[in-house]
Amino acid sequence: MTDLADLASVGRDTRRGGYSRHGFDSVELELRTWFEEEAGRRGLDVERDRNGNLWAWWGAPGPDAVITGSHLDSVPGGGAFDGPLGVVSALQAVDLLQAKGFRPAKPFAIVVFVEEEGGRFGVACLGSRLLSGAITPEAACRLTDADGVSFGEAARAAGYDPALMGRDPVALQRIGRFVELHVEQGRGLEVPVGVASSILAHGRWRFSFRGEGNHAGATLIEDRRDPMIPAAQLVVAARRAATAGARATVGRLVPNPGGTNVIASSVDVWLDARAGDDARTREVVAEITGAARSAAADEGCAVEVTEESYGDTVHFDPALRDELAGVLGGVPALPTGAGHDAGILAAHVPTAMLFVRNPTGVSHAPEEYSSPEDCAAGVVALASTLEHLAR
Ligand code: HGY
Ligand code: MN
Ligand code: MN
Repeated sequence: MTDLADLASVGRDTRRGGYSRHGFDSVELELRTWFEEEAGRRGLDVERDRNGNLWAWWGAPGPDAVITGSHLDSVPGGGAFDGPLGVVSALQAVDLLQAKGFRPAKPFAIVVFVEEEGGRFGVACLGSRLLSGAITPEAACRLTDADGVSFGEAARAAGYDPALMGRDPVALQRIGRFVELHVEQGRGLEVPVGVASSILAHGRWRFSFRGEGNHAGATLIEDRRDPMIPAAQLVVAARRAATAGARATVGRLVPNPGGTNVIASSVDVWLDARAGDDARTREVVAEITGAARSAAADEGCAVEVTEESYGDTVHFDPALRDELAGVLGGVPALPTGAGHDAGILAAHVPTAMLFVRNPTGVSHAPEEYSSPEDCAAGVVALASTLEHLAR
């Protein structure tokens, strides 16, 4: 029987802990092969779309399809559940449905989206953004990883043609309903399974501070133009600006060249900001940007601000949400601060999410957890949902 434990040894990050699995790296490619084999064992036909996503069809592809799935990539040093739980649960749900002799009356597929976390190329939900046209193929293919490899080059090495990437109306229009099962990522769920109501507006901004590289001992404090100073003030400004439910995080800060006895010549800082709506998110980012600009000026540094990605608040289809909550016996609906491919697709097709309880309340870290019992409840809930939608 397929289980999340089957993936336990794939992509372990021995340095950071947890898992590091990124779009089109050797680990993610191994997981894709695993998925294709698992799909084949169930008689599902795997289709590779032109944007790097995998679709395992139970029966012929077609319109008004019922689609479920998630992603196999992780953040750097991430948990075992974020992404793979949705894929493994989909395979297990098909097992339950096949065992009881169910045959979907509608086209039915399990999808695996590429680079959901943006852990390698910086923009989250890259596969679903490309599919839906939320990012152009040119912009996506220009994104580079920490080694300077572009998404286009990585895609080509994995057997995809970057020239064919981009909005895929055929793949998009055949989705009738999309349901993504996911580990809950906060402490919002007190029963094994719930449904999603909304996702916070959120985005990523890069602040590039430029100063003057110099010697840590020989350079007088009053002579310095140290870009680490405004970078540090940005970090504190982010915490101060994130009030009343807004969130602002600096999880990545890269000094160049990065030596203990070297005043950096430049520092790149990535801000992740989220809030209940567009206006509040923009306000938080504007406050942080103002503080960063003023701190840069005080230190004689330049700063360039780039919005790398953005998505407005998502309200999942209320009718589908309530219908599924009812099918599952009146489970609760809850909002989330985490982004998902389901959130990208929600702008185009009726979309829902099932959440599985996470007693640690931790995600994007090795402590992320759902108990075997709750995962099993998630599979049963997903199978009921898919049976209801596909009959
Ligand atoms: O960053 C996010 O919210 C997501 O987990 N991709
Ligand atoms: Mn995630
Ligand atoms: Mn996820």
